[in-house]
Amino acid sequence: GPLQPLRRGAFILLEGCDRSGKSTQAAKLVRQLKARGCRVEHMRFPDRTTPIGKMIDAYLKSTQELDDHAGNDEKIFVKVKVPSSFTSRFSVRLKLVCSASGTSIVVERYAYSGIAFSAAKGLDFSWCKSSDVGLLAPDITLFLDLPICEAGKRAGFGDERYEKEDFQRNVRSQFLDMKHDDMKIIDARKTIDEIHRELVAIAIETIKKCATLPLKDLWK
Ligand code: 2DT
Repeated sequence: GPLQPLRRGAFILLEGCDRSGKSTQAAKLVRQLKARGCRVEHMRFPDRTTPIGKMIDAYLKSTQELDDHAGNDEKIFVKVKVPSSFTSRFSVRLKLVCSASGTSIVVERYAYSGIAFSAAKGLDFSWCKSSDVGLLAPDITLFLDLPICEAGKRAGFGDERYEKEDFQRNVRSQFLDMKHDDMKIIDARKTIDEIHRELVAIAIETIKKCATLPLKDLWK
């Protein structure tokens, strides 16, 4: 018979401010997609288990060894966010997983977080964006949108460096400025199960739609 077109996996991104439910929803989504027979991997950015990730983790938790750099936050942050090989290596891995094996990936945070948090710190928006041009573009970005005053009430808010309400408000508006056709705003005030059902439906639709479409690059 005729050759089957190569089917690729979808790149499904969960974005949002802190405590918006990304990790909970990503885990449930991955489990549900697997239960339905989809091949799927779960990744997060930053991955706090890699060597660079450990440095980022220490930075985000403001632990002792980085307190020595007080006043030098900007520099550490730029290293966290940017061009180096870090984001691009991550993107290359995503590309390989999606295309080579037809596996879909559910990713927590990506370039939009990098840009939103960097821009909220006062770095130039275009500059923040420029370092991510050409990375693999998500097929769909699900922005879990929670009013910051609600996030502030959730367990653990305030534990990390960026978990301050004014800062998070700024981050949220940076995110919303990047809204585009492949970004869906999800009302994160709903119950865990309501949100889950919404995400499953969108993920399945995206996986079907993207199977035979080429991968895309960010902002090209
Ligand atoms: P979580 O591990 O709780 O998601 O927090 N961040 C993330 C940056 O500052 N730059 C980046 O490029 C990315 C991807 C957002 C991770 C924190 O790290 C911030 C919150």
